[in-house]
Amino acid sequence: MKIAVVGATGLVGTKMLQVLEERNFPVTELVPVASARSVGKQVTFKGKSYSIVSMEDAIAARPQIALFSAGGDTSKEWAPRFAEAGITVIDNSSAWRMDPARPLVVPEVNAHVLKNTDKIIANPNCSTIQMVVALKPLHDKYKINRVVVSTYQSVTGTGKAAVDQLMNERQGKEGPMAYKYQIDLNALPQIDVFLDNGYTKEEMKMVNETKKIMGDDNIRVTATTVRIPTVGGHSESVNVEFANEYDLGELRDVLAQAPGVIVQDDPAQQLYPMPLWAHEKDEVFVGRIRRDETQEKTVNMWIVSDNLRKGAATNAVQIAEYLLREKLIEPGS
Ligand code: 2RA
Repeated sequence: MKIAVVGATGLVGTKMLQVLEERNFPVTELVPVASARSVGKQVTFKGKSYSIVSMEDAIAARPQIALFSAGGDTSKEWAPRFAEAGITVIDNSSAWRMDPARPLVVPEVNAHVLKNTDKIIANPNCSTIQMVVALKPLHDKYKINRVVVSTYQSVTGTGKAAVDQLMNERQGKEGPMAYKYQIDLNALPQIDVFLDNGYTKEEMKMVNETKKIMGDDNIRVTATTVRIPTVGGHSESVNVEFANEYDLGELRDVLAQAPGVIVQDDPAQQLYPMPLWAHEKDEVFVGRIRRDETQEKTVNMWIVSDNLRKGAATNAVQIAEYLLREKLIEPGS
């Protein structure tokens, strides 16, 4: 397949190239796209060098799939133009996620919603993806009423500028600020902008996207999202109230057997998920699984995943793999 990666030089774009290569996705030709100042620069993919091209040239190259990670404004403008040219766009921005006409997909949860007529497919927000991978099997078994989540998110979710800010601060160097405040030795209870209801956009993404992906508007979600000085992945403290009673051992087994989930939970050995271990892995790690002793039918968990991989690049590539496997897209067509 001919594949375009739009935003090929960013943190997520670079990871998309890495994941496509690692998973041996059948790429016959790569079409890397980036901003005007990067056009003509080279990227290496499977040992071969490719020149970065403009959006217009990428459309003219007629790839079958375009993986977009270039921000919401670029996606709003360009995804429809790629789609009109018959190219299937898998978009990592928030531009199309809540559009009722566009599927919002985490393959382990709702790949079944995909059709061969979908030309713009939305990749969900990173912190939402890792949570729903763990929640779906529990919802199927015990029916979730309410979720209370607090996140501890990696600076890689913001992009290169934030990683640079953290590293500069750590080395005592001056440099541009990606955040309003110092991030090293700090925690910022703000991810993205504040909305009129006092929540941040990131928090409302977790609320709204969870319902859409799980296909259930009755699941109530409330979120507090926090940026911390880590790079390996996002962590989440998640409190889940079910409609039905559960057995803790059985719940662990349900999670252990769920696709894409690894249970890492042995307090006696001080074993629990951490960004340090989730880094460069594709799975969602769940630990600290314990009863909420203040409320019936309620469990507490700690969920960690690499936000650039399962939270972005890997999920997008898994969608492409599903389209191909289910013949929703024809190779070379
Ligand atoms: C963040 N959710 O971590 C964003 C990235 N998509 O800031």
